[in-house]
Amino acid sequence: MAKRALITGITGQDGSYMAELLLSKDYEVHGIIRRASTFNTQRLDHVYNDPHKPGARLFLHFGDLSSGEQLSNLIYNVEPNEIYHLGAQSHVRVSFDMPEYTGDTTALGTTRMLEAIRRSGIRTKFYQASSSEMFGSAPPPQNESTPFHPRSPYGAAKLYSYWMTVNYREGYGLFASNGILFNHESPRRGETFVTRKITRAVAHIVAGKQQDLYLGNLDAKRDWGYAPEYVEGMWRILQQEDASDFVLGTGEEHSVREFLEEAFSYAGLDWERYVKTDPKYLRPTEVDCLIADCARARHRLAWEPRITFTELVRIMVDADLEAAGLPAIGEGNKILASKFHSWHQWNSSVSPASQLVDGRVRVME
Ligand code: NAP
Ligand code: F7E
Repeated sequence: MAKRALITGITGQDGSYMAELLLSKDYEVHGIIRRASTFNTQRLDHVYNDPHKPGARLFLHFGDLSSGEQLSNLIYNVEPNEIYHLGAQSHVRVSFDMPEYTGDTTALGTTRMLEAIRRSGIRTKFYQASSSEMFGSAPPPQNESTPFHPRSPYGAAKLYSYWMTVNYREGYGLFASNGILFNHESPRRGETFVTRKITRAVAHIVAGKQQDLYLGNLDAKRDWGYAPEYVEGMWRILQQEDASDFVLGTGEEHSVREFLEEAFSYAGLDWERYVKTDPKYLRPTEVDCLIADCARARHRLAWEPRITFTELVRIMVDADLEAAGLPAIGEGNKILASKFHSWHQWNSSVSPASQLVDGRVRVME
């Protein structure tokens, strides 16, 4: 019988790739989406079919991490074999402006999920989307044994969720695992995260629609990988015999400045002509340097990222050029064809026209 999975955060970058991956593995996939006055399912439209039609395997349900009751109902009714808890207020800068809200969704949302599982009595595997932000100021490279020192309300909320996941594993015997993931990006990355903000600006500058790009700290260093590979890692974490925690990252570090250089020069531009500083993008406390040591994932999960930093930048710039109605430069497309001819659609998934036609996502009542 086909496995059933439940995904929170299915409308996000990782959730949409996870839905594609699981559908390609013949899972029945259920996703929780928030009620909004307009549809917010662009990243999923291409894999969605009317649930009334035979063969439909993706089902969407309204729910919110701020309320436990619907989460309980869903877990009880869907009886998933695997739960990927990817929903969160995931923006670090925003978490300084909305610390209480971030705590409610990113921290307590996890407790609501874990409690719903425990009370339902359903045997399921639970994946918690933990983050390298939990390491904060801990010196790199960071692995599963590195002591945590979060530097943002988001990092602190994720750390709470991390420990609740461990606690429910140890206290109640739940199969509950943390993936401690370093930054992972793609053409589907939200537009206000720094990588996508840069690649989108490159495309808009080439298209003549934008002149300046305002950024904050250019010295921060991150370990940036390609999101679809990380989603595959999450799946592998839940296929283990025993629940456990894993770091996933590339082991390479690059500064925001290097990302700028790489993205602008790929499009034949000099970034220094366009980039300006706006202090509003600075954070009260910054995470200076994150570099993954993912030896454990390499050995235990046989997980190894294939897309390099330069390739990631090219993939994203190509996608944003196309999204802006321009031809891609082409290197990014070639890289994906040669290295990642796999289950996911590399593009931002939906052409602008297809967002408007029928076949829009409909939600199960
Ligand atoms: P994302 O694109 O920001 O997606 C977040 C998802 O959570 C969206 O589907 C969002 O729904 C949903 N969500 C937010 N608040 C919610 C609420 N109150 N109730 C229900 N759903 C809610 O994030 P991502 O990059 O895919 O990341 C996935 C997960 O991994 C997140 O938990 C993130 O914190 C964590 N993580 C990400 C990275 C990374 O580099 N991407 C690294 C480590 C950990 P809407 O579409 O309605 O907003
Ligand atoms: O910032 C600097 C900023 O917002 C990266 C989330 O997915 O990864 C992500 O969190 C760096 C920071 O990602 C701008 O100060 C400069 O040093 O793209 P970001 P993040 O904060 O690392 C972790 C692993 C997660 O778990 C999170 O969910 O870039 N930076 N100028 C800027 N950042 C933004 N957003 N905007 C700027 O204008």
